[in-house]
Amino acid sequence: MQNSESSFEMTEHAHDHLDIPQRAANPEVNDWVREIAALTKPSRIVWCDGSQAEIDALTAEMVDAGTLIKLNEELRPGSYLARSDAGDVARVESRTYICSEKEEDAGPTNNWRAPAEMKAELSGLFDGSMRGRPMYVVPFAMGPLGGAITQYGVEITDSPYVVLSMALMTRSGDGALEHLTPGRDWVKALHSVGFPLEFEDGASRPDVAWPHNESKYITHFPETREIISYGSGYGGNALLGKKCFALRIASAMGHDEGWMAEHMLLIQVTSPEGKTYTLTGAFPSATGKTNFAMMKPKLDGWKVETLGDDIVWMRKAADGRLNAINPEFGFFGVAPGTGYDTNPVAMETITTNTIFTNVALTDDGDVWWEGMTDEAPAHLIDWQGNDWTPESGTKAAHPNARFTVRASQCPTLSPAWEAPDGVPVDAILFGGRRASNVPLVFESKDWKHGCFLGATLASEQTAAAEGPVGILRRDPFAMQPFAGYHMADYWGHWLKTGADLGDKAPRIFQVNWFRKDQDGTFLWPGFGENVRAVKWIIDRLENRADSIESPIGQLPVTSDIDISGLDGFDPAALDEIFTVDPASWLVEVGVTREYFDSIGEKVPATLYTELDAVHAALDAA
Ligand code: GTP
Ligand code: SPV
Ligand code: MN
Repeated sequence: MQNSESSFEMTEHAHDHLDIPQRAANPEVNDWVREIAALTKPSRIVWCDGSQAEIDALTAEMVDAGTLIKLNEELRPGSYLARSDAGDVARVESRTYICSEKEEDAGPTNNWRAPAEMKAELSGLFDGSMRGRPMYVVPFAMGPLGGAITQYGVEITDSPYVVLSMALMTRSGDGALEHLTPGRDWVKALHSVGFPLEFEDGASRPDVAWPHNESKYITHFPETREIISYGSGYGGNALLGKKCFALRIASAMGHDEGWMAEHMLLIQVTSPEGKTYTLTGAFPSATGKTNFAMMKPKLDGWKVETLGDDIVWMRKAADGRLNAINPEFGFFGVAPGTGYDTNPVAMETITTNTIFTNVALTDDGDVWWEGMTDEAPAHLIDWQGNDWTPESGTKAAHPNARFTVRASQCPTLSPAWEAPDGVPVDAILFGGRRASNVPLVFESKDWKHGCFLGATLASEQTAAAEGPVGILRRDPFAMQPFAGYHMADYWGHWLKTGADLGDKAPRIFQVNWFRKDQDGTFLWPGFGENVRAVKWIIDRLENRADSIESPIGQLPVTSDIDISGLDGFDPAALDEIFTVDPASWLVEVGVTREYFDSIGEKVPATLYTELDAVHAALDAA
């Protein structure tokens, strides 16, 4: 065994006169850093303070190493392009594990391994995994520093790309470290790309632009609040504050402690009357959360302000309402499909100080992706570094190419976004990518039925995770890949939360921007026009609009959907958008019953009761 003290000899920190083991006021943090250094054997240890100087230095190192390409300073100031390895472009759900003590607690939707067994295997992989590389220690907060709903963690990583991304996506560095006081709960988040540059026998190899390992493990230990991630440098696999902590570990914490961690956007909408409403929306990966969160409403007098685009934590406040925060500090958004036509606010957000991953490079040193402009440039370097022309027949940007940027750059950011206690939620939206069956917008009958809509959410698979695109998959509450415990218990937690909130609970709606006609064309223009669905939702909250009872929920009176000024939209299409076809819904009900059965005995009886009611109503229709 290597003496752990030796790992600290080459310590560096700009303004650090303390021994490394004392950098944190919490001795547990120091002990853990020491233990991981002893195991992973890095060349040196860097405590990250989160300063701009540190970000600048890391960025310069990455440019030298070829990990980042500096973009044209005139066109895209302070911005960089990273090209990942083609084998490391999305979350790897098949290699993601919930390692609860009991398999039963992970449930049928998660991969499970016994914690001791998984840790034994991982410690073999991490032994020497950082040889020849610096080990970075990144203290971070999820939520505003000192906030009532905020949680803290420390990520140890050997990836400077991860450090930089964490500095954009979380409140990282000294500010968070100050809150990691003795006795406070915190999450251990360990990450290695699994590509050591030196070996025990003295051999060495040069670094590559995007180091990773064929063998990947994204593992979570909900009881001990630990995350261990190996082999990937990409997004949700490596930025451990995001999906690993803020959803998988946090959902388990929320279940134990009576709060909620959700895969949701968070916005405030102000009506022409000047009244403001808070909405959250759970849509599966790459199904429109960022777009909806940054919507430029196409109806006069309406305003949408952004609070979050991916993750929401909610907790009952002193006044009995459900309050929400966005625990993140930035956006890791899908690039393809983002353009001035569809999401101008995102385009304005990413004009400076943005890291782009797996987009195409233009000849003048800017970025491009499918959907940014109608016409592709005549020549590009594609996401894999090859020459590309419109005749190439391949995508210039990877479909899961992303931008990473601080939320503070978003022109529509709500002043309330850092409210320490969060903002009270008026309505919750569930939305999938559904070519058929699901109407544009409708309301649940009550909270229980709303939970049924959440539990039965399904969506066509996108490029945000590995696997074929377009196949309909179950994605309950948009949390299929992110619930850190048994899915049925998670559903039970939702039902319990609603019962506890009583008449102060938010109202629940379902939306679908993706319904298609028989030719496969979208029936609804989407994006900024989605405010028309929001308007109906708010009319419902204000008791201004009636609804029509249908087997699947409360449908709008079609004439209550404001289509004024919607150029080129055939009003007849509204009928198709709101059609509930009993025959195809009966098929869906059958599939849902099989699905509930597959989740097992723990599925709350209430959800079967809701299913039976829908079934009976369809039979009667
Ligand atoms: P994650 O970051 O993976 O969780 O994704 P997200 O839910 O934030 O999805 P995002 O807003 O980035 O949208 C993903 C894709 O859906 C983009 O290509 C968008 O152009 C497309 N999209 C978003 N909103 C709409 C819409 O209203 N209509 C249509 N047709 N497409 C949309
Ligand atoms: C998602 O897949 O839902 C994302 C991207 O938001 S990632 O951070 O990679 O999970
Ligand atoms: Mn997401």
